[in-house]
Amino acid sequence: MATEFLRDVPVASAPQENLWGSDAIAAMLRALDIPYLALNPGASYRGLHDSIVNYLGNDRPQMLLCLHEESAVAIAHGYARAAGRMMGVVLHSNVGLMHGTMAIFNAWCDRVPMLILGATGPWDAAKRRPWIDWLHTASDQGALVRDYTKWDNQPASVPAAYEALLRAVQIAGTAPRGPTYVNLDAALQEMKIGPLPPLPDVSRYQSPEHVLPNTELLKAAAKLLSNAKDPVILAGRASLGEADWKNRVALAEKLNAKVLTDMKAGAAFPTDHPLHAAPPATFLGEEAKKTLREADVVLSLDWVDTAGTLKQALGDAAKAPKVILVSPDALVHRGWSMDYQGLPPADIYMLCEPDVAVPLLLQNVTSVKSVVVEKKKLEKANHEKLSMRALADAFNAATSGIDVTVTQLPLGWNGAYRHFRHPLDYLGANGGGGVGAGPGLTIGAALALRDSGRLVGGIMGDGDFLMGVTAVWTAAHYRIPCLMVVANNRSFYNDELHQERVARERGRPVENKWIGQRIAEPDIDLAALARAQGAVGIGPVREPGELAGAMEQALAAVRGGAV
Ligand SMILES: Cc1ncc(C[n+]2csc(CCOP(=O)(O)OP(=O)(O)O)c2C)c(N)n1
Ligand SMILES: [Mg+2]
Repeated sequence: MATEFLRDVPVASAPQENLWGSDAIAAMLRALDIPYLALNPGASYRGLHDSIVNYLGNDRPQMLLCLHEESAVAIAHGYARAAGRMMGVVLHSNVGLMHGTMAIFNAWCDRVPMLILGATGPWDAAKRRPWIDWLHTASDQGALVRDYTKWDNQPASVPAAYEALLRAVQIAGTAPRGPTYVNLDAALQEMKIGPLPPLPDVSRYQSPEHVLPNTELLKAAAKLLSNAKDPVILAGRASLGEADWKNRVALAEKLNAKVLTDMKAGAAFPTDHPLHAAPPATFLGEEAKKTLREADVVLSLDWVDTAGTLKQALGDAAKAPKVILVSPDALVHRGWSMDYQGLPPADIYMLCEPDVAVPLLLQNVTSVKSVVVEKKKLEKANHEKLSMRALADAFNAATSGIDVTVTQLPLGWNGAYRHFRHPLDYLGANGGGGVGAGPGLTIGAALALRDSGRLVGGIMGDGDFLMGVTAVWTAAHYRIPCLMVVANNRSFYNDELHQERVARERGRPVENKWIGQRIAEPDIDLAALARAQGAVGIGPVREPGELAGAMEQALAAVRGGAV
């Protein structure tokens, strides 16, 4: 398979003096440096569609056709996580937006920047075509996503659209980051406007610089940490910067602080570092709980659910550690979604991004003692059954010595199975717990890292894969090499476990837990679903002995440019 990234190239269209509303909007998208627009088409934005193809030549931004809006958004989500910058999505009227909502929620909860364009109307009812334009026009369409986007707007003119796009990108890129939605009236897009109205100077509307913590708070936090006997750092959401990563390590070493990381967030600290106290997890394991119980000071660095984490570890323990909370997250806490989690106690609260505070803390804390640096090793195991552990070991063996970005991991994964040593080694869970994101997240990250030399792959459940499976076509068409390993238990197994718990609690037969959960009879040929879309499909792999070969074959295919 060819490895060259594909751009569908339109035949040239002659330059015109008299332009259309959507041409101006397209020009603004280019000025804002939006690289791609993931989309599924729809008449509500046929004006914009034409402008991207025939006015901009389908370049900067380039369209990425997706077979479902949920994958379009998931791809943009994955892209932003790996690129550290946003791309765009276009969602058709109310219906395309409805298809995209779960993925928007995931991106919102993951605090990922994204420019979402939508369309409605014509807002002027006199201009509507019978039936369909009425069906696809909604009053206050942005209300569908307002509770899990940072801002939305429906501009009524080209100058207003310029400003809306500037503001949408600025707000999406301001910490805590998140999706914004600009809804473009079909009539505005299809309006004749004459020559292009001058574009604003984008450089004057950038997202603000990082906010620095208050000096007094910083000094107090540094003092508390310097005097701590058993400080613990909760390394949560972090930047992709290598310097930031090194600062986190240096701070932990200077304080001799134990560090915990989280499967819900991307890699934030080397998991093989001697100070990394317990494998990353979604819920705290025993080692992590013990670490927190022994802590006298906890430094929470934008950790997802500090309150719940402390509660898991300490319960109602009388002796609670002092908490230094470093997070800007409260700036987006609102009423509808409770993804903000419990209200954490804070003895010192810095409402800023952790990666701004960490180097300042590093300068201000006094060194306790140096640590003996002996890296943690993964345990070895023999496999008689095809288990998640066997899969992990085969994946690790096949990728040893290669820079790999793991875009996501399945629920049954144990954080002790693989080490992360770089910010791009692991990108976190899907944010909002919305199943079906796995393929899109993987493809979006692979798009961002296409030229990085890193191998990009996600390990996902069969349920997750099946819900988002048609994203594979987008990767195959545009030649975005990536690996998807499906941990196929032919079930929405996580929920079998729930039914098992309920049955036990109620004294009812546990053996019925599979009903309404198993994806079997007929078994789905997942590899054939990949092949049907132009990807390489390997499997099903049934025996542990077949794993290594399958993994090697898959990696060779991806390195050769395949999906
Ligand atoms: C959109 C959506 N639907 C349903 C759920 C509930 N749910 C949580 S995990 C899960 C099972 C996912 O199955 P799979 O990806 O195969 O993982 P497994 O549990 O089998 O390892 C389901 C259905 C959800 N979180 N999101
Ligand atoms: Mg499953």
